[in-house]
Amino acid sequence: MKKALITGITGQDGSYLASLLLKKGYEVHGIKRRSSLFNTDRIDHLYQDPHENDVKFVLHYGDLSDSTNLIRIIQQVQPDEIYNLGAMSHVQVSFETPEYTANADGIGTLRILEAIRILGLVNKTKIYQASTSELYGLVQAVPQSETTPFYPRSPYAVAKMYAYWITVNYREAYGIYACNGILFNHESPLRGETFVTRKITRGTAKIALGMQDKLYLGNLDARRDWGHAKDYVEAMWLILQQEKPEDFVIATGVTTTVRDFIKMAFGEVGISLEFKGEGAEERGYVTACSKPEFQVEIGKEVVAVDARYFRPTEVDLLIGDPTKCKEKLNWKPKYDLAGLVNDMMNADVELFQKERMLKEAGYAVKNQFE
Ligand code: NDP
Ligand code: GDR
Repeated sequence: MKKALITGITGQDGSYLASLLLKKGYEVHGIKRRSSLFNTDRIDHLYQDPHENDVKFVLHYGDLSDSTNLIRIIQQVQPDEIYNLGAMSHVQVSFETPEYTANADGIGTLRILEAIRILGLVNKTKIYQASTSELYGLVQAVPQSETTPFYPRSPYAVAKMYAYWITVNYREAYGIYACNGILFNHESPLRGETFVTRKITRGTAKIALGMQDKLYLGNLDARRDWGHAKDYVEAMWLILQQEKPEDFVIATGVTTTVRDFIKMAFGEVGISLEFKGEGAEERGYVTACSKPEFQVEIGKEVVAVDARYFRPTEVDLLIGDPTKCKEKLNWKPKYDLAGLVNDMMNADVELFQKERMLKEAGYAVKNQFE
């Protein structure tokens, strides 16, 4: 039985990947950070009581900023595969916490690679590094492929650039089976609430259910190549099953503006929008509602731009070239953008319908901390 170790197991991708590897018969180990409240919502359905026999899912406390901790866990687990997904992954927040981001996202990768060398696991353990389309940053060429030059535009992307190259270097210098997956944006109902797609699907669901007035967003002109996280974790696994270690772009090849994503999300609840104004003055208004269960006043302003969400340096256009991953990995995504938006909207509408029903029935949970 193969053993995998996942850093960032409590995140969006960690959850889907753990579930995939368990289905494939792996023993899955994950590193979670200590927090003052439970932070395992996304993996609670996978939890196995450590007191039972034959446990296939094991969590370890740890942090990418702590070398001794990483060495100890890797020594104990002796993994066949490590998926380094742990990171401070929010681009805008990285402008507020650049040093921490460099430590966790950049040096954290070095710590994992060094642990493999120190423990003599160079010929045993394969490593997947969660690289990112943010490396392309300021557009040099489109579509972006494995050979497109990088031009990072945030402390996050600069830290990830270090991680990218140190992974390549350890592969070339020591023969470690270490690969970069250069993944373009991928989303899902498990996406963190402050990334733009989830912020939109949550906001749209609440507006359609009469629980929120307006959605405040930043740059609506940014274009992203969005796929579904469930498809992308399959690609991560495939990257480590090749004969030779190589780096791969994982993308759909289709790009969409934030504005069009908003229109698609509102479209799922039968609401049509019209946008007026430019830049920080742009607003979105309701022009029609076709589903009786989701009625919002025609003409109502439901989307507004708030300049506080603009970034000091923006990545305007991402569109990936999936040729290599389709040819060499035979990677076949199941979701297109419409399927992704549909999945996210169904999940968020259900979530807030339940919340509203509880409230209406008098069961609204009072904030336990008040
Ligand atoms: P999330 O933000 O959902 O998850 C990040 C995970 O990393 C969480 O489990 C988090 O723990 C953990 N983490 C954060 N800091 C540390 C640390 N110092 N030590 C150990 N663990 C830490 O990200 P995603 O699942 O979306 O992304 C997974 C990886 O892929 C990240 O590295 C991201 O940068 C990269 N990536 C993501 C893309 C995307 O579109 N989703 C595209 C390309 C790359 P906690 O839950 O405690 O916060
Ligand atoms: P990104 O994702 O920066 O591409 O990084 P995010 O969803 O945060 O932003 C995408 C684009 O939307 C614009 N935008 C907003 N973004 C947020 N978060 N909130 C807003 O209100 C808003 N309004 C407009 C942004 O300016 C940007 O252009 C994600 C992360 O998962 C990274 O870890 C990963 O490496 C990359 O995707 C690929």
